[in-house]
Amino acid sequence: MKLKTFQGSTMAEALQRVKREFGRDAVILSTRTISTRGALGLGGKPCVEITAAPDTAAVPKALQGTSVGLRHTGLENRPIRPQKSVHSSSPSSSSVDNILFSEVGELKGLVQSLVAQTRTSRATQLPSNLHGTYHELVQKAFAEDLALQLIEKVHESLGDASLSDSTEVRGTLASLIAPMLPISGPIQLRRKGRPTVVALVGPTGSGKTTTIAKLAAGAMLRDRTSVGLITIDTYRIGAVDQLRTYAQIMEIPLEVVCAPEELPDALARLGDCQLVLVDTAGRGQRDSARIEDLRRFFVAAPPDEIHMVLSAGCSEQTLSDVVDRFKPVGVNRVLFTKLDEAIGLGIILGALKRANAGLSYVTTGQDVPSDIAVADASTLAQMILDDARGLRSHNFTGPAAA
Ligand SMILES: Nc1nc2c(ncn2[C@@H]2O[C@H](COP(=O)(O)OP(=O)(O)O)[C@@H](O)[C@H]2O)c(=O)[nH]1
Ligand SMILES: [Mg+2]
Repeated sequence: MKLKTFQGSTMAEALQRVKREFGRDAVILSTRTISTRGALGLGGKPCVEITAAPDTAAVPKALQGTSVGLRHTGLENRPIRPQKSVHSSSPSSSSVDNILFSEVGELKGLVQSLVAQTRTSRATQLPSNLHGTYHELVQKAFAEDLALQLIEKVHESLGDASLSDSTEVRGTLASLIAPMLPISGPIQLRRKGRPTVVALVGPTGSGKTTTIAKLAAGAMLRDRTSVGLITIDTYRIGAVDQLRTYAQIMEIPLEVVCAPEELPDALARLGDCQLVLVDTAGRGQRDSARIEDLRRFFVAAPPDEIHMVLSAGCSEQTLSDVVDRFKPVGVNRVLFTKLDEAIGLGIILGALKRANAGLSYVTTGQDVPSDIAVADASTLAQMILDDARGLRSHNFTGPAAA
């Protein structure tokens, strides 16, 4: 093998030596900074060491195009990928791009694996009593970092003695999670003489129409609030019919609005209602044009509250995507549906943080009007730690009068 190492007090000096011995076609495999030993091991100076070969043919296959240096020696021995280097004719910009691209890719992979290693080593440093709880949180769809932070805080606050008491560990966890759940409270009837307008937005199938029926029925039956409905979901055949059926059963007025300029008139016709609930088209979260349409409706007649309806059955990635897409329409509340279908409810924490809005209601099943509850931080913290399916509807308090 014709690999050789060259040293110099600077990179330029080491490169000169490579060039002198191997010529212009030399291939650099790795560089690193080392410390030379002084007399009796004292007073060493930093020195640059380059490993090079005379040309690509001399580079063993196993070293070509790989991150060998990274794998064997860590960050300080970061390799330069095999390439015509030293002073060869200048490479084309696309090959430079490719090299940079793959270098960045390697670094990204390295950083990710370092983060994962750090996390794993933090996790293994946890007292063994808490390992099970940590894995339970990860299974309940908590982000791994968040799960670790929570477990470390439990350890801090309980000390080593009480860690075997699982009730105490759970109670402490719940008390740490509850303050991380921003809660907006129920719909506020804020206007006198004019309806309070509340719109629900979110992707198709997230549960908007069903939730509107639950909210309308709760407001009428519990609080004797007069309710009107508007739907601007005229994209799908059947969407209007679904809401019309609910409106007929509850004997409440329904307005169908096809264009933003029609919205103020529809609201005026419902002027006697205390609460108007607006159902919107189930735009796919990737459909920017339709989301822009939605924004135009709300510019024509701004609602008092816009609740983003998110299904707890979605993955963390989908929820992040949905939140980013719908935020620009002016969302100021989050409403989580399908808690009964979620694999883990830990994702709620991340979604609320990303949406930067409080949670209004949660829904826990398909039954209208029963399967809905005003969100409450400590109940929800318990639900997150429990199996949500065990906790169906509870405590629905309906829209509160201002
Ligand atoms: N399991 C479960 N299903 C729900 C819940 N809320 C709504 N659904 C169902 O989800 C489906 C889509 O609901 P829909 O209200 O039409 O969604 P939209 O497209 O956002 O209006 C329907 O089958 C609903 O019965 C819930 O909390 N739990
Ligand atoms: Mg719908």
